Amino acid sequence: MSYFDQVSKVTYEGRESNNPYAFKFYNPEEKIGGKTMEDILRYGVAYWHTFTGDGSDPFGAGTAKRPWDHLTGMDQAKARVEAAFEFFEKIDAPFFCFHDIDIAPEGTTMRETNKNLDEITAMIQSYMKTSKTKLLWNTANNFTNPRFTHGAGTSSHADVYAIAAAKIKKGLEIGKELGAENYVFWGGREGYETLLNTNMKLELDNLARLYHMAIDYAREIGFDAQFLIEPKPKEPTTHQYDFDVATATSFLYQYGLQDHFKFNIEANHATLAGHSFEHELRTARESGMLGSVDANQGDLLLGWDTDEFPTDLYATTLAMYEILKNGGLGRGGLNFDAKVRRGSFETDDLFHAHIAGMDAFAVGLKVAQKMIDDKFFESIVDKRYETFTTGIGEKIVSGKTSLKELEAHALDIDNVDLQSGQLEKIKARMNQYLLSV
Ligand code: XLS
Ligand code: NI
Ligand code: NI
Repeated sequence: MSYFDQVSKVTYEGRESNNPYAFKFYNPEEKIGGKTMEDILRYGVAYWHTFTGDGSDPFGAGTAKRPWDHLTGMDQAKARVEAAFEFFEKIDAPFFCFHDIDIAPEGTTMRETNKNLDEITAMIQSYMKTSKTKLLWNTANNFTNPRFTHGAGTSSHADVYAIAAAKIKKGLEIGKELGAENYVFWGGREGYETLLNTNMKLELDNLARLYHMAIDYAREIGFDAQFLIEPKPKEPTTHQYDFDVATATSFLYQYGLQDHFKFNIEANHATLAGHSFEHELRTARESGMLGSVDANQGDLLLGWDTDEFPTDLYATTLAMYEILKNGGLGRGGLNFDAKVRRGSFETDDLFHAHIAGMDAFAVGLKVAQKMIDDKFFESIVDKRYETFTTGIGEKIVSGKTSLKELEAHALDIDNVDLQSGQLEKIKARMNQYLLSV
């Protein structure tokens, strides 16, 4: 049985190709800075958007036409697995990601849900034996079921907390079974609407307790995946606790969790927080906590997580610049946490969307590598801070001065020789780089 008959394997044909089912820039074998594109970019397909999502929004029912629509329950879940592995093969995806309820329907009890999960996990495992596609990460969906209305790890009800914990336990077991490289914690509904009904201290303490228990259990079962926190400032709650990388970093340090987590940074979450994508990547990189990326883009005219496939070459380039400077993503990857638009309801659109995203990051990678090789921007930075390499500047940086000495230095300054920040020159040069691949 084939689900995507119209497409055979998508391959690289180069920038002149007019074949809509071909990569124009993503050439998995091409080496960039000594490593193949495939090894650097580590693309992942998000199961929830591509196989489970139906295009519904708060104003209307699903629009997507999928070859598994006529099925329900476990039959539909199984068809989705078959379709997923056909899609991974055809789009040449090295990785995929999922939440528990993306792959198997929930039963009326947790026992029944777990039974469904076991059956589908076994099916996925057998497909993985002959597929090159590996599991980048999995996670527990602790936000869709109505019982998570007041949060999961930060719920006001202890039973809900227990259910969330049990789902994480199961998620860790499934991750181990399928050899996941990472395990993700996105804060779902971990946040609040008003402080007047919220015990913030208890909620945050409980969340940290849950993370500690997860670390302990992963160790106990020998699951060595990298744990990732995915910050997001708002949506669904008004105020999400893992607001951005800086906020979540301070949470991790406060609760002694900093050595056990890195970040999964989503482009659209960064912009919702009022940051650029590269700002979040840089903040994580500087503290050695850049783990993985949810590669998508938002619409800056809209105030929610639109999860569009990434096509903005400026953004992918600046992101790849940070990722290369980080020495790559290690066990992480670029997961397309992105969905086709509601109006793009054909299965073909799933291919076009992934091709667009994979090509956009391939361009970003090529341009970023050139920028790094040329050291054009690096020399601007070096020159800009050069007064910190000698004299009083060197003393400041090495911590060998004092307010007294700085005052003595300052009192004799009659003219400061400031230099231009060259913003326009930098932007023009950036455009030259973008047009050079
Ligand atoms: C939602 C998040 C979610 C996580 C995984 O905004 O991006 O999809 O990536 O739970
Ligand atoms: Ni995400
Ligand atoms: Ni998101």
